[in-house]
Amino acid sequence: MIHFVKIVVVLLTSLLGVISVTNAAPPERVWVVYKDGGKGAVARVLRSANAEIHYEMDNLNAYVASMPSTAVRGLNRNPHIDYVEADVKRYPFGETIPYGITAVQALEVSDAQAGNRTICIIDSGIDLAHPEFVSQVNIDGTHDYSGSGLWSSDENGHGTHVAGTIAALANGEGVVGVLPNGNIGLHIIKVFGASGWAYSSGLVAALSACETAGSNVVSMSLGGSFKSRTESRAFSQANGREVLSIAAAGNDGNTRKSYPASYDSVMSVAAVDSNNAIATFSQQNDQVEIAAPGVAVKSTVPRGSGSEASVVTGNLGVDGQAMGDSPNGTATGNLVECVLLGGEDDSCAAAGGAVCLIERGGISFAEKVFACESSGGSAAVIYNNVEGGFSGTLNGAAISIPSIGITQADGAALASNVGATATVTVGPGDYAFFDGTSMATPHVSAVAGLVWSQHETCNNEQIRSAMNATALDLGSAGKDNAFGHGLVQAKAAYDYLVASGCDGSGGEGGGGGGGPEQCGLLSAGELCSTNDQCCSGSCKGKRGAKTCR
Ligand SMILES: [Ca+2]
Ligand SMILES: [Ca+2]
Ligand SMILES: [Ca+2]
Repeated sequence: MIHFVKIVVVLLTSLLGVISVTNAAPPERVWVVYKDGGKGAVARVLRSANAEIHYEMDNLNAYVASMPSTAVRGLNRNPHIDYVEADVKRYPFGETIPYGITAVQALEVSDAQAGNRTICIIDSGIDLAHPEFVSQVNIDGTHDYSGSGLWSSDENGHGTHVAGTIAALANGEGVVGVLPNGNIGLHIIKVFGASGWAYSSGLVAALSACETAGSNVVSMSLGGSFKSRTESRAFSQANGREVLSIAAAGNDGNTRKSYPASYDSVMSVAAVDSNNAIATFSQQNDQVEIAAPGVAVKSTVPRGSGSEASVVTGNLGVDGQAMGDSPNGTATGNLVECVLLGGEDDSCAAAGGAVCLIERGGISFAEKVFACESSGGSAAVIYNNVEGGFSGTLNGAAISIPSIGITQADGAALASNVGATATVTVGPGDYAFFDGTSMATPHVSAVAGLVWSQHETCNNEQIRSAMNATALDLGSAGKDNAFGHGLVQAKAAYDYLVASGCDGSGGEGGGGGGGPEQCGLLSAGELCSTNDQCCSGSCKGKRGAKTCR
């Protein structure tokens, strides 16, 4: 089984490699489904479009092929073709795609070019030996920063969680990040130890270290209520040197401003939940610029410090969140559905160690789990009564059976397995669900890196403008104090830059000043060692991997 999973990962990696043949818009990989009798005509069209054919599936009247998006648009007008649809990605079972990754359209843009960008994470370090990071070669850091210890360890957990949202690998286990191929450059600067605070001067010094490391994006899941003129100047200067700084709006649920997010030169990120509703804790003010998922976000934490919570039946495995204060343990029994909503119809027949499946609502989580235990149950699974997942707690109630919370959709799937044997596990793990604008911020930082990697001639302000122009408007019409421009959208921003160019004017590429080919030197993205080798006069990046800007 393990071998099988590895093979699938290798296949996925190589497929993604195929998508990245050119620096311009990568070819689209699509299903081309033809009408009866149309195969010959469609085969000719694909050949003349220079399409790369991956599969011929006669039983489905289908080809799977890669070609430029202009050719795909042409196919839609062909009378022999029934329909054309994206060949969407599938990942090995056992690895989940957190809802936020899908919500920001992360997997709709190839990260095969992401090696040309570096994201600097200023936080509490990273558990570098975590299975999601240990094999990644583009992760670097600044050691023993301001006495906080080694960047490659994380005594707090916060920094590892942020890093996972950006770059957890598509490796068949755990989760995937916005950039799952292991290509993106990460520079880790540890300003927080276990306690979790730093001075503004430490932040400014960290910003400088990010720049020295060739970072394009600086991700800061941190902030404070008081501004600093000097700190503001430092971010403004970094902005002028084409560094895109992104920070959390703050978690106090009020209208105050947090800094650095509320400097003009820094993007302020609000948090939404899986239903795109604003998080109650997300600070609202006129500096809020963009929004991203920040409620019940599953990501990496230092090994063993997280929690594994799952329920498995014969043909279904569901990941959940351990209820707060649930004991660890594993329990197996028949799955029974209990009605525990605080009404007259309440019933729970769990004698003999059954696993209780219970809907959220009406009475407290502790009351539900206690009722399950009292009627003889061995574990409780509570499913949400609205879309998405949730974080529940037993509030210290004296309960001895393990309990977990799952999404409404997973609850419905399990309900069709009532009567089957189910096993509930709650125990230490390498992943955890966190809430906060701190969790929203890395979604935006990673989308910025992803979109920028495909449009590397654009500058920081142009990437920022493209994300703002294409964000999914939420709440009141237009930019507002809760969501800013709205939910960040990777594919929409990518498409916007393809269609309109870096400056949004409709030209190709933007940047101006003559095309790179005309200058006779290296163009943007090519490997270099000194500034004078580049058309732009700027050769930046990590030693041994510097590229022209
Ligand atoms: Ca993974
Ligand atoms: Ca701002
Ligand atoms: Ca709005």
